[in-house]
Amino acid sequence: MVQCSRLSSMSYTKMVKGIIHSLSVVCIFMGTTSTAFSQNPLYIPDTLSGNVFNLTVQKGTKTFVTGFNTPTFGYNGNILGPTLLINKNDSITLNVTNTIGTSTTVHWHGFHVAPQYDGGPHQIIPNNSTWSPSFRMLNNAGTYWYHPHGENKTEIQVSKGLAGMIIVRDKTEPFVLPRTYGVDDFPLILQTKAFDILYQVATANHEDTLVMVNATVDPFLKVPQQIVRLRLLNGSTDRSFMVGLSDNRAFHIIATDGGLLSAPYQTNRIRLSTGERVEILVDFKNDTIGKQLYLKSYGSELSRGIIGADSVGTSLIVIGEGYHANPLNGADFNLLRLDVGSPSSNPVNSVPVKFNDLELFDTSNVDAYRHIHFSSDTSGFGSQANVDGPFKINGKSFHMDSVNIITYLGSKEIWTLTNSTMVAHPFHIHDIQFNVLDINGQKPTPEYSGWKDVMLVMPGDTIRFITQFTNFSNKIVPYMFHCHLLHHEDEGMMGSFLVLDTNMTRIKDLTFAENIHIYPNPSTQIWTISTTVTSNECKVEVFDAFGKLLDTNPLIRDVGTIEINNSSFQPGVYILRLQYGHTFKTIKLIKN
Ligand SMILES: [Cu+2]
Repeated sequence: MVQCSRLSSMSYTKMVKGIIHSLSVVCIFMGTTSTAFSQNPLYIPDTLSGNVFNLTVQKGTKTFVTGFNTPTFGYNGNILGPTLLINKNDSITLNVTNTIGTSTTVHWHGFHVAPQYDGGPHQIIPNNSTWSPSFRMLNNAGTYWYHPHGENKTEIQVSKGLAGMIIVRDKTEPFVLPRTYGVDDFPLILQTKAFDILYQVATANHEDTLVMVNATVDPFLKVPQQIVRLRLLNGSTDRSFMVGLSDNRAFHIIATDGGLLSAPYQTNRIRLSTGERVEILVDFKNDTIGKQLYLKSYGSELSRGIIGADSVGTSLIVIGEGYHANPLNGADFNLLRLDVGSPSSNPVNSVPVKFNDLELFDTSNVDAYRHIHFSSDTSGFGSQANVDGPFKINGKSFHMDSVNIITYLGSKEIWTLTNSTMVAHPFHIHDIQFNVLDINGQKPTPEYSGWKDVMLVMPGDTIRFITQFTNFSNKIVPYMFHCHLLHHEDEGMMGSFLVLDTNMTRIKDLTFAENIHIYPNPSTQIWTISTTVTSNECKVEVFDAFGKLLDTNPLIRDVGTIEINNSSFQPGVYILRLQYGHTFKTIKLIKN
């Protein structure tokens, strides 16, 4: 029904274009709205648990549409990956072996781990090799996920199937909650995918017309006649969902990205942008066995600017070709049919009234305030860039070999996110969980009052959060912050930050010898090296954190001093190498 009214509202040209582009997918979409087509049992990924997790990134195929074999990627299978069950405080090792014929990385989304184990773009796993990070699980019990994060490769590799859920459990959690995986506690990875006419996975377009949950098209799930926990993850590349139940019943949100809220929050909608997770409790106690209802996305309720809403941009600045031809945009559609069945043994039949109060960050003694601004590059693309990109963060695009922000171990910080584009961007930061302080000056609503690592920033929004960079520092390997619309991320809407241990980087520690001093360090413009050797005898080289020799001109030498102008350098750590005679000295330099 929805797609007919949408098609009839399009111009003839746009309609023809839309049909040519997505003729068969329109038919598929019709299937998702019809009960008769909800015929595939929901795939529930197997679990892995223990202290050692072996993941093989492999090629596969999957039939999304009868008659078409789609080449896919999966972890330990054709598509998606096993759900990792990890206990809080366990020491674990993850052995990730890549066999897909091209490099990948695996990011543990939401984890508080050292940057070298984070799986960002710098932890490349070449084909036919194994990456084995080991760390202690410090996160709260909650729903996390793993997915590729390679430079310019994230969208295609996630789209081809690489994504898996992680459930962190805390044996000390005292609350009565559904915890039996696949019985009353279900992983739901919500995705839409785009295909070309031969049903090869396609990217960088707005034609993600096929809806799937756990890679199952038109799925149904038998739920027991009791309170059930659904772990919702938006694993799509771009699309936000507005999740609700088809009879509009209320449910309880119990957890967001980083774990439990302070109390269950009753509502009948939750908006999920890409990368976000939410755990909900749905009560089926009073439903007759055999009853069917749907988990739906109410896309008609998404605000303008959100990918998935009816419109992005204005009547004059229209988002790229294909967006309005996609019948899912602005439409309400089914995600999953829920069939009520017999209750399990020992069912959970009540929702806790209260969880623990959260130890949120207080706003006293803040060490740094930072501003993250999303803008579009209108220089080459005009105002169309406001909807189609390329988008930038603080005016810059991502570079593998530069660092955008330097912070210090223990630094408590308030970050302000602003967005002057016409697209809502889900901001994600690695390493930490944060607390939203305010959204456009207003206290956040309950679903944004717990631990978060993704926050959708609407056009024109100002969102402030507070966090602290604890436990992990590394003078070379950065963490990432970025837009979690994977196409934007791949296009460079990403930045990096280093967490430095101030105990190791104080100026006095950098003065390695009696006769050499460097000041100021950190510096914003010029490092002055004072030395007792005749400076002309000294060979001076500066390398970036990845060992690349940099051009240090103009380098000014005077008797006993050398000045290095660093005003063209990105903020970050650099290595100064001095050579005189057969003696080498290396010193760490910091550009702020
Ligand atoms: Cu974005």
